[in-house]
Amino acid sequence: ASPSAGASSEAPAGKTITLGFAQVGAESGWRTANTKSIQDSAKNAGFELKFSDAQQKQENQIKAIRSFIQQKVDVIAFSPVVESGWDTVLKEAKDAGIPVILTDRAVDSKDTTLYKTFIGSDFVEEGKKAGQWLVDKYKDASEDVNIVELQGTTGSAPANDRKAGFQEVIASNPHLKIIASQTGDFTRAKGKEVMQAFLKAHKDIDVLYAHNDDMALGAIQAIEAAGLKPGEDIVIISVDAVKDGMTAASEGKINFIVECNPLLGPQLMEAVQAVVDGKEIEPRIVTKETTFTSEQAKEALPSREY
Ligand code: GYE
Repeated sequence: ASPSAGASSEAPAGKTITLGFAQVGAESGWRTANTKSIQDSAKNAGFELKFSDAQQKQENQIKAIRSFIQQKVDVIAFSPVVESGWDTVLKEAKDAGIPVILTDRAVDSKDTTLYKTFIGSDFVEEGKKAGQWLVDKYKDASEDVNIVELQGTTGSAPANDRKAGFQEVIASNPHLKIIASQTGDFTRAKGKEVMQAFLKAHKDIDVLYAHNDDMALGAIQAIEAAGLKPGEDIVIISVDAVKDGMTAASEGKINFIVECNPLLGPQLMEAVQAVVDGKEIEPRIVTKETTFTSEQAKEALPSREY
């Protein structure tokens, strides 16, 4: 390198750090923002990023991780599409002496020495926030409130946890009833398709709880096509707070959004550097998040980064 190049963007010891990152896919607005954050911050940190997109399939992620091991990258980071089934490949990385960092989604491995840290949101907490808003809204209800749920990818940490947290909180009011619950795989297309089926099967839907904005946005299309008003005829709650979701909220089509921050890149690069430097790092790094009503979404929209 020329003397001027790399002054601020190369690893101090002279050797560039190579990071292998196995991404879930490109299923949602959240994921697009997350990928950009990781790519931008790897560049800013001066790391060489080997990036792979698993198209929402665990087998593809396992292949990518094995290829990172073969290429002897310095650190492997990934966002596990589902929670189970990682022990074997994580053990292979450990045996090869390559540290692993989990971002965004967790694994259910009992052996926590298989990874250095998990950086991401508390999805149970997100589900609880969604549930609490509903409990408050219907605190005086004297009749049943019929809820349909669009779950995220089956077996994924955010789908499992957002469901569990929500259920736990709404259990305090027996009028709050989940009458149908199905996966929409975190995508707009599936959200629309499943909502169409819900509307056909149930004439009396009061509330939609979608595990992400994209599924809510797909469902809004189905609701409008059925001649109903999203946000009025059917109350809608979702998670993420990406731009398109916040826009729908500011128009009153989504009533409440729980924020899930996708900008994990800077924290991830810090953790990578610390691991390479042999420093101790916290085993759990939780992202800070808030919530938005329609009114708050309108205010926050102009300054939204993603
Ligand atoms: O909420 C959803 C995405 O794992 C937190 O995955 C992430 C979720 C996010 O597809 O939109």
